[in-house]
Amino acid sequence: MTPPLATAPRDRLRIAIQKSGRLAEPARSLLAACGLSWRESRDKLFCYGESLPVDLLLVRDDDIPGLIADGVCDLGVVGRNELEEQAGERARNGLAPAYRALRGLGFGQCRLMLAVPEEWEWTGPAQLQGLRIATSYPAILAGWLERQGIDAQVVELSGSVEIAPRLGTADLICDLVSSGGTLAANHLKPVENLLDSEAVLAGPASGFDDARVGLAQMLLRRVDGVLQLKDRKLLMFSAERDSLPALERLLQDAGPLVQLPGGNGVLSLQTMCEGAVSWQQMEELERAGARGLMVLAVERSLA
Ligand code: PRT
Ligand code: ZN
Repeated sequence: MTPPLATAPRDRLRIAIQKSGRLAEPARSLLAACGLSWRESRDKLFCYGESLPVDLLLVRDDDIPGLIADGVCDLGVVGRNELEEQAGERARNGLAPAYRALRGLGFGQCRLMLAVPEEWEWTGPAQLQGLRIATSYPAILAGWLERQGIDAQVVELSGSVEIAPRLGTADLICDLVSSGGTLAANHLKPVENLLDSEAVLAGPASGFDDARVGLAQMLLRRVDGVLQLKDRKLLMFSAERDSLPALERLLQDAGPLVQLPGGNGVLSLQTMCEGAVSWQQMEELERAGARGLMVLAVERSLA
């Protein structure tokens, strides 16, 4: 018989990610870029790591902090909003923090905002005194209200928060916003930002188990490598020596211009650029004397 997930002794690392939803695909892509590959189980809840002893658990995002707290998983990809909400709830129940965000991952960005009916004139938090606020984030909201010294009623809802004011179950809402389209469609306007959120790689507050600490550190180093390189491009070209000052001026925001050995009087040059290199930038460099311009994606690096 297979031992239960939580108690099985293990030297394999286990990472929880969202089974489906906004963070599912970017989390898988990130881990694949870190060199991980998996064999999926038939129930599609567990993926056995093939390239490394790193397995995936596919779950609801709400369950990820608890799985880390209980030691079922070592790491998880989850929204900072979810992590902070559950940490706040633990604190309110007198429990110590059990997990922490180890890395911001640069996807799943959103803000937890207070939003009021469009026709309201917003004068500031003091206006909330005695009102009812609908939210799926009661602990974050309660903490914020406390810090503001406001006594308002938190109405906890698990979904469709944005229709609460129209239904008359709350006066305003506190919900996640990314494009703002949902608020606008419900005649609400954002007025206060309680939290800037993105997907994070979370791990246990107490550090990793000895049996898996090496694997966890290797994975974190690879994650750092992928995140650093995400938007970087390597620009390569050749040029005559007397074009160098003009080219350096055009490339002053890039990394150092490195001369490669070889070439017959003509210099072979390369530099690392943050973000995309546009056609227009390439044409300007060409006018300044660059030849054979090439922009290459950087796939991997060990810092
Ligand atoms: O099934 P499971 O429980 O895993 O999924 P879920 O439905 O709880 O989560 P999901 O996939 O909707 O969101 C996962 C995470 O994505 C969240 O915890 C956030 O960290 C992040 N995220 C980023 C968002 C949004 N942007 C977002 N816009 N989560 C939810 N929304 C919702 C918001 O609640 C509102 O209803 O989208 C609507 C607003 O969007 P805009 O673009 O109209 O402003
Ligand atoms: Zn959820």
